[in-house]
Amino acid sequence: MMGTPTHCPYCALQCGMTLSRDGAGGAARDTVRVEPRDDVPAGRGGLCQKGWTAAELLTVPDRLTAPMMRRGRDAPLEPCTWDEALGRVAAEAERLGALHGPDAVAVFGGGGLTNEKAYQLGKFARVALGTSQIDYNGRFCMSSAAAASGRALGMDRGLPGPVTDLAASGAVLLAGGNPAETMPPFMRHLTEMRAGGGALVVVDPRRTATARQADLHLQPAPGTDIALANGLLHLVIAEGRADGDYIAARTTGFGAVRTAVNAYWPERVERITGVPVPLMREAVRLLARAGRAHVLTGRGAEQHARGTDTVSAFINLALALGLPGRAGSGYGCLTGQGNGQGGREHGQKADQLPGYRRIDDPAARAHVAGVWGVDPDSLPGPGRSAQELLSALGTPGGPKALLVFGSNPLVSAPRAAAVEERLGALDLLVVADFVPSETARRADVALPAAQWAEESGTMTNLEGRVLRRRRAVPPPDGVRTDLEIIGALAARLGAPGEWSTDPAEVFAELRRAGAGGAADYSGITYERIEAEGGVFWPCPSQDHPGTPRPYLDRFPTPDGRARFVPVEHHGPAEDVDAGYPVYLTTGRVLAQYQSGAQTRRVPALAEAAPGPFAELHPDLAARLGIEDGGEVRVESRRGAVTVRARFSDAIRDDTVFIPFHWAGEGRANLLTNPALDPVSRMPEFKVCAVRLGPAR
Ligand SMILES: Nc1nc2c(c(=O)[nH]1)N[C@H]1C(S)=C(S)[C@@H](COP(=O)(O)OP(=O)(O)OC[C@H]3O[C@@H](n4cnc5c(=O)[nH]c(N)nc54)[C@H](O)[C@@H]3O)O[C@H]1N2
Ligand SMILES: Nc1nc2c(c(=O)[nH]1)N[C@H]1C(S)=C(S)[C@@H](COP(=O)(O)OP(=O)(O)OC[C@H]3O[C@@H](n4cnc5c(=O)[nH]c(N)nc54)[C@H](O)[C@@H]3O)O[C@H]1N2
Ligand code: SF4
Ligand SMILES: [Mo]
Repeated sequence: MMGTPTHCPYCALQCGMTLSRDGAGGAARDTVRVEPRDDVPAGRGGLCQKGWTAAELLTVPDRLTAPMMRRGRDAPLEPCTWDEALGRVAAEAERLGALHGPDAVAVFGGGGLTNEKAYQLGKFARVALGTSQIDYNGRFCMSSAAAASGRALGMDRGLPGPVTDLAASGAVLLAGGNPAETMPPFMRHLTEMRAGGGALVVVDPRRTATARQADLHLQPAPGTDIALANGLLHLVIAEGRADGDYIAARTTGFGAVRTAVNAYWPERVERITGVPVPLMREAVRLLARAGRAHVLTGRGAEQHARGTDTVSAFINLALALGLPGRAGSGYGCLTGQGNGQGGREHGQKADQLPGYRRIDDPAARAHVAGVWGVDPDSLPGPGRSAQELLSALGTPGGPKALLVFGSNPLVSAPRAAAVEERLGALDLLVVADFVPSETARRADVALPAAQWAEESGTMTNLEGRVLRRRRAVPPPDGVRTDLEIIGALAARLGAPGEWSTDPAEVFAELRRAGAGGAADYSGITYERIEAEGGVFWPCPSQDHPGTPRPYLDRFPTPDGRARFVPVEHHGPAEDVDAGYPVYLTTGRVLAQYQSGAQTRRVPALAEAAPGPFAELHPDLAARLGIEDGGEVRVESRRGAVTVRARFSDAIRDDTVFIPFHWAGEGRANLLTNPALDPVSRMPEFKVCAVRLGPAR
C-alpha cells in the first residue's frame, strides 16, 4: 500500500490529502482511501465531508469510459471509438471554420482545470482553432473581485498573504461569504483569530453557519452592499479613524471617495440596507481598534450587476483603514473553485494571454506568439465574456460549435432555459467530462476525461500558492486526460507548435509564456513546489523566493500606489415590485458542489443534501400560506421552479434563498437574472425579484 500526497478535487482551499490504494488492482479498480495531510497549512489538517468522500468520484456507476456520439440530431448518444469522436470534432470544426470563419467555433473552460490544462486550452483556442471565442466559468465566480482588485491594487491575487495570517488578525470583516459551509476547514483560522481576541464581522442577508460564529452579524438586503460599505467608510472618516499617513503615502484618489461617501450618512444607509446604525458603528469600532485586520469578500458581495463596484467599495474601506500592503492585513477575495486562482491567469479568459497578460497588448502578443512559434498577427483579439458567449451560440454571427471542458452551464449559468435553447441551436456541442453531466448529456460528442486522482499537474489555491496535484491511480481503460484530448485535436487540426500531453512539459512552456507577466510562474518548478510545500506567485526566477505578500513595498500600479475608486449605490438590476415582491438570492450548501454533477453522484453527499429547497422566514411563509416542508412554486420573470419550503428565522423576511446545485424542477438558475456587470461581465446571481406560493 502506497500513499500519494495530493489535494482535494473540489474547492480553492485545496486541503491536503493522501490517497492510498487497498487491494491488488486488476479488472476491479482498487479502493482508494483518503487521509487528511496536516502539512498543508490552508486546510490545517482538516477536510470537509466532500473531501472525505472524494474517492467515491473515481467509481461512480455512470462514469464516462468511452467516447459517445450522436449520429443525427435526434439520435441518442452512443459509444464510439476515439478515432470517430475526434475525427468528427476536427472535421466539423474545420467545416464550420471554413464556412463562417474561425470564430464559428467556441471554447468554454473551467476553474477546476489544472494550470497546465487551462493554459493549453487557451492556446488551443487561439492557435489550433484561431478563435477569439473562449471564456470560462470563472467569469461567474470571482471576476468582479478580480476586476476591482486590478483597478485598485494593480493585480488580482485572491488573498493578500498566507491564509494563516488570518489567525493573527485583530479583526476580519467578511462580506458575502459562508466558509463554514463552503470551506469548512478555513474556519479554523478564524476560530484561532477569535481565540486570540480578534473579532469576526459577517455581512450576509442570512444568519449563516458562518454568521453564527461571528462577533457581529450585519444582515443587509441583497444587493445593498455598496451602500453599506460606503456607509462604513463614512463612519470611519466621520469618527476620525481613517489612517491619514497611509492614505498620503500609499494611495491616490481619496478625495473623490471622501466626497462620494459624504452622502452615505448612517441613517440613510440604514434605510437602504436595513442594517441598524449601532451595528454599523460597532463594525467600524471592531475594525479600527484592531492592529491588523482583513476585509474579505465572497460571492455574496461579488455576483451582482454592480459586483465590481461593490468590491471597490469594500477595498476603499480597507484602504482608508490602511490595511492593504501591511503584513498580516489587507483586502482579499475568497476564490472558489479548486484552481479558481490559476484558472484565471493562463489564458482561458476572453481578453487574456498567459501570465495574466492582456490579449490586446502588442508586447504581450509578441512575447506569447514567440513561445507558441506563431506570427503575433495570427492571434485573435478579445472574445465574448462567458454569458455573452453562451447567449450568442447559434445566433447569426455567433459561434456554431462549442467545446466545453470543466463546466456544466446547463445548471450553473443564469437564465438557464435561454442557455439551454442556445446550446440546442448549435451545429456541434462537444463536452469533455468524467460524468454525464446535464450538459454532457446534451452533447453531440462527449469525451471521457481523466479526473483528479488520475492525473498530475498544478493547482493555485486561494492564497496564490502553487501546489502539486499528483496521480494516485491510472484512469479507467478508454479514458484520456484533457491534455491528451487537446493534443489529439490540435494534431488533427494541423496546429503549429508543440502540443505535449505531459503536464511537466506543458508547465515548462507555461512558465516561458507567462514570464514577465503579472502572474509570473517562471521561477516555479515541480521540484520547488515539492521541496517548499508550494510556491507563491509572482516568482520571476528560480532563485526568487516567491511572493507570499505582494504589496508590502509597493502596489503593482504605474506609480506604486493603490487607487481609491468612488462608487455609488444602485440597488439590484431587477428590484422587487408589486408583481414580484420578494428577493431571491442563491448560493451553496455544504454537501453539494456547484452544478452538483460530481457530488450528486456521491451517496453520502446526496443523502446529506438530497434536493433543492427554498429557505424562507416563517413570517413571509405565513403571509403567503406556505407550509414548512411543503412544495412551493417560485417564479421570476424568466422561469419557475418547484422546491420544498424550509423555514428559517435566520433569513430576512423579504428574501428567499435557493441553492443552485440541482437540475430539473428545482434548478435555481431558471430564475436568475443575467444582467451583467459592466466591467467584469459577472451576472447577477445573487439578487432578482420573485413571487412565490404553495405549489398546486
Ligand atoms: N459546499 C460547497 N463549497 C463550495 C462550493 C460549492 O458549490 N459547495 N463552491 C466553491 C466555489 S466555486 C465558490 S465560488 C465558493 C463560494 O463560496 P461563498 O461565497 O461562501 O458561497 P455562496 O453560498 O455562493 O455565497 C455566500 C453567501 O452570500 C450571501 N449573499 C447572498 N446575497 C448577498 C448579498 O447581496 N450581499 C451579501 N453580503 N451576501 C449575500 C448568501 O446568503 C451566502 O451565505 O465556494 C466554494 N466552495
Ligand atoms: N444561481 C447561481 N448560479 C451560480 C452560482 C451561484 O452562486 N448561484 N455560482 C457560480 C460559480 S461561483 C461557479 S464557479 C459556477 C460553477 O458551475 P460549473 O461551471 O457548472 O461547475 P461544476 O459543477 O464544477 O462543473 C464542472 C463540470 O466539469 C467536470 N469537471 C471537473 N473537473 C474537470 C476536469 O478537470 N476536466 C474536465 N474535462 N471536466 C471536469 C465536472 O464533472 C462537472 O461536470 O456556477 C456559477 N453559477
Ligand atoms: S474545504 Fe474544499 S478543499 Fe477542503 S476538503 Fe472541503 S471541498 Fe475539499
Ligand atoms: Mo465559483
